[in-house]
Amino acid sequence: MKIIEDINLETKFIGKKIIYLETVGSTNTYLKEIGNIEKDGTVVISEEQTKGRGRLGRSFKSNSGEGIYMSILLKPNISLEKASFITLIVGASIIKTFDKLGVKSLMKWPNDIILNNKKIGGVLTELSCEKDSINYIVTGIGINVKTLDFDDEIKDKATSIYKEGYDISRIDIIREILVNFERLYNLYIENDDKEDTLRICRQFSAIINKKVYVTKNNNKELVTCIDINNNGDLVVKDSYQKVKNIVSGEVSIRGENGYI
Ligand code: BT5
Repeated sequence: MKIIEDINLETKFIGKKIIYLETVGSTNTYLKEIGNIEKDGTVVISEEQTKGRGRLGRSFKSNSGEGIYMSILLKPNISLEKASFITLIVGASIIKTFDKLGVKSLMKWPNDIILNNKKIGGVLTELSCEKDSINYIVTGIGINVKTLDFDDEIKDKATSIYKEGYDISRIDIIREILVNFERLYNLYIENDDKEDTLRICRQFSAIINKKVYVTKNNNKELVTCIDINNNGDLVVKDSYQKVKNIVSGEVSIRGENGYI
């Protein structure tokens, strides 16, 4: 393990301390275990994850040296219900980063990053709570950068920066994500200002105006996505033309004819 104090990131607190690992089970699990003693904004980055995790007990393939596997520790003074919006802030920071670096990625609400109709990364936000208050939040980012060969189970739906023909270094992506994240996060925490995040999520949405299957507790429903509302919920129209809001939590979204 190497601890990097201040790598001249242009941030005030995010990434002022970076814990760099060669290998770990999961950067989220690692950071959750030390969340109480580490300071707000601490970042863990690993070259490899042997038990990289996705949402709802799924796994995230994290081959050594091929991607960005990174978690950020946050200690905001916010209520529980406000925490899920942080996933959208992270997603918006990633999309904005890629846009600046010339990569046109999209967001598959609430936590997938898409490039050329395939998944290039994902976000996993987890909370440590006591009663109704938040001790701390760990938000994890996984991005495929150099992977050219994916395992059979994901090869039809996964891609990477290199595979799509871009040559961008991981450190450039990391720096830009952390800078973008700090700005959007501070706007939200300090002023409840969600405008920029929502604008990015809407403008770069992979699913607005598309039909998707929403699965929740084994119930699968085909709906048309209309918008993302000001709370960050997905607004959809069901087959009876009834408009409803989907809260991120325990839902999976799949495209009508494939992954998106
Ligand atoms: C996610 O979950 O996409 C969230 C991924 C978060 C990973 C980061 S890495 C740093 C931090 N530490 C962790 O342990 N996790 C976070 P979800 O939307 O549930 O997607 C999981 C699904 O994506 C899997 O079931 C596979 O189908 C697919 N998948 C797995 N690995 C992938 C990869 N490398 N690239 C693209 N798709 C993948």
